[in-house]
Amino acid sequence: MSTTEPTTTEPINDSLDGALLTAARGRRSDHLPVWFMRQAGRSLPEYRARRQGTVMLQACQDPDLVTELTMQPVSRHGVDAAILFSDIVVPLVVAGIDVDIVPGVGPVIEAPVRSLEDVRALPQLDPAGLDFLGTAVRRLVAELDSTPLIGFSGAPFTLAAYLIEGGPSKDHALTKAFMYGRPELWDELLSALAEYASVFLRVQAAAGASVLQLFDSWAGALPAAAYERYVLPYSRRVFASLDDLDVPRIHFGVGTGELLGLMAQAGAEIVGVDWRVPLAQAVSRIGPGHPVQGNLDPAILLADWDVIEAAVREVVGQGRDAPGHIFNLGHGVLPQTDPEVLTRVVDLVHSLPAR
Ligand code: 1CP
Repeated sequence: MSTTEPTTTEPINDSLDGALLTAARGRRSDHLPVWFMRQAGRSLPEYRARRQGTVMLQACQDPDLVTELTMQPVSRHGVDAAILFSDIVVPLVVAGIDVDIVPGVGPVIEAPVRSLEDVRALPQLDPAGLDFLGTAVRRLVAELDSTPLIGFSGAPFTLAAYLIEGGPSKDHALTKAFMYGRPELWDELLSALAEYASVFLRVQAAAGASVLQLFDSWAGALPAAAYERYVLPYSRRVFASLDDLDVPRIHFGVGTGELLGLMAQAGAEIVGVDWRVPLAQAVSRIGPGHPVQGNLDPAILLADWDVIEAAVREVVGQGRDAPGHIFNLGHGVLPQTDPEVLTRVVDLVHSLPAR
């Protein structure tokens, strides 16, 4: 898709199933689409039951399990999109990098990438190793019928942050030191990771994913000037590699209030907004022509229903300033969230006027 400008010649698809793609293409329909980042796993008892005895990275490479886990929140909540059950480190694993996802911690890299030799030794990501991914996506697309499947990848910066730090980090100090201190090596590393993300996303689109989201979860760790110089060119490269596909793209990061205008220039039509910025303000920072996704604070879902309802209505009201709005949280579902509250939020969003 090359433009998000609304056109008057195409009919507006008002069916609920079409609502997400309509919003993604920068148009308003009668229904406001809603899904939740990290909607699979975490808060669902059926997820915990199904995952018993299978480690995370094995689960991600098992097409039957991926299909089932991806479907669980769709069947339960009636959300307007499925997001593939996977993880941002899966391409690293498939490329042959020694990564583990440690329960309660997150991704841990056995041998962090910190030297010239480490960067040069990074393997290529061979799409032939991603057969399981294509299989899972094709099965899901058949099972989902008209509900769109969102494919995703980690963005080069966020992947680099894990590779360099060796695991989750609060300040990303090693990553920033590498970036500021060794810009030429940084370019090699981010170029390799942009290629991983492109390959991973293309396989999902080729198998039928109808939207792609690039998660630059930790980009908010950077000031705007550093983001523009050291990160934006590589995310732009990822999106540009997908320009020939007619697949709407979402670009999301956490704590990116100061970066929204730049992130909107990376090539994605839709900009995901975290919960720190009022959505109407985010829309004006992003600039015209971009649908938005977001941005209810996930912690609000732990409050009483009247508080949640008011907050949902506020986000929906503020989203009216954008050409299209996909309702979502401002980051992932918190594990302690009551799944019944998520279903209630879906019903509420669907009951509100979308125009
Ligand atoms: O809806 C879903 O939960 C489905 C799929 C999904 C997605 C979209 C998972 C499963 N991970 C992700 C993306 C992901 N993974 C991101 C980007 C989104 C975000 O910002 O939340 C990031 C940063 C990760 C890395 C990651 N993987 C973390 C975060 C650690 C940190 O640095 O703070 C964690 C805890 C994981 C493990 C993981 N990924 C997914 C699940 C269900 C789990 C838990 C592990 C398990 O159940 O064993």
